[in-house]
Amino acid sequence: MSKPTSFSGVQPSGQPTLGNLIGVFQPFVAFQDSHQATFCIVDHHAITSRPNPEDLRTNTLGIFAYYLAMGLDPAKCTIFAQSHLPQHTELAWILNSFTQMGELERMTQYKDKSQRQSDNINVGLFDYPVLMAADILLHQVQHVPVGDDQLQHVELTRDIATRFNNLYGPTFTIPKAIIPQVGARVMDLQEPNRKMSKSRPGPGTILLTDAPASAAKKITRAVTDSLATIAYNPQEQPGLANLIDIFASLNNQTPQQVVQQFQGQQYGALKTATAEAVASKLEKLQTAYNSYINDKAELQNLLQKGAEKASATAEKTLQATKQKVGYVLPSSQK
Ligand code: AQP
Repeated sequence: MSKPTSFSGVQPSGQPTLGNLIGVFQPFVAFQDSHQATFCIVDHHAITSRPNPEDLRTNTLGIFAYYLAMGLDPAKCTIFAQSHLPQHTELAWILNSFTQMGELERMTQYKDKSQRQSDNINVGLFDYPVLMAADILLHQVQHVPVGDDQLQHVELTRDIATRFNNLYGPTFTIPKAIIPQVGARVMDLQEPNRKMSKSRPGPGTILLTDAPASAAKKITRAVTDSLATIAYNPQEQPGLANLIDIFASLNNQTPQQVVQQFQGQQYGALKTATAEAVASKLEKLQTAYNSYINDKAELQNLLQKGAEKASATAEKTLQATKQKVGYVLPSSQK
């Protein structure tokens, strides 16, 4: 029986964080075995904040090197850069006409980012979820592994695909979001009510480039509470629940197992153990990352091969979509 298909992406919008590692990089490794998996570096998405061009180039190859360092193997899965396949933006344009303004206005990420970059609320920021829908639908996938902040965008993708299929007949596979059971939203260590985010790093953010000792320090300084009881209660003890999630995810345990392990102990014991787990993970990851990042020519070569691998399905979906909408196709593509 053939494996199910999956697609997911990470924006090269800064240095990836421990949130990216736990929410997606780690789960991706399992997906390359259980799925016909496609992973993307979504560089078009990253330009909505108008990054410095050199930073965008560096971060794009950086995300790719992290994929490899985590254990993704281009022989087992497909990895490419979004801008290498023009079909993504072409399909996004078509899907724009099947998406309502009101739907995009309701997107939490748009509302949040509009506040954060109030001097630059550009159309790309508004239209981001339609491009994300195109990214997913182009590859005809069943599953989309994401952190839970992306659930709303995948839901919109399903709505757009269903609307199109109802109008023109079956065209797109309806995808389903898959979020990790533990660590679907790693929170900032100093502000445990907000997501740890690479575009808004601060003292409570662990970057994957942090020296292991300094990352460990950030964990031991994490904000918790004064209840002094080890329990998994994300509403009332968000800082503690975040540490439990981080420890659980890095040790392949459930939060309940972690609570049991540290029952009756002080928060310091959990912090020390979590700090050690994070430092050890970063140390290994950084060694692997350094072995990939310096060979830029090889990274670019692998990205090009990945785009070639991904292009057949992308082109087939795009042509089928254009045909259904009524475009006159060039005779070579009929
Ligand atoms: N803190 C997190 N916990 C769990 N999963 C996370 N993800 C991001 N942060 C966490 C998941 O990682 C995937 C790629 O994320 P992204 O590149 O789209 O977003 P980001 O890392 O959060 O980057 P930005 O640029 O900083 O975006 P905002 O400003 O929205 O936070 C996604 O599947 C995401 O869920």
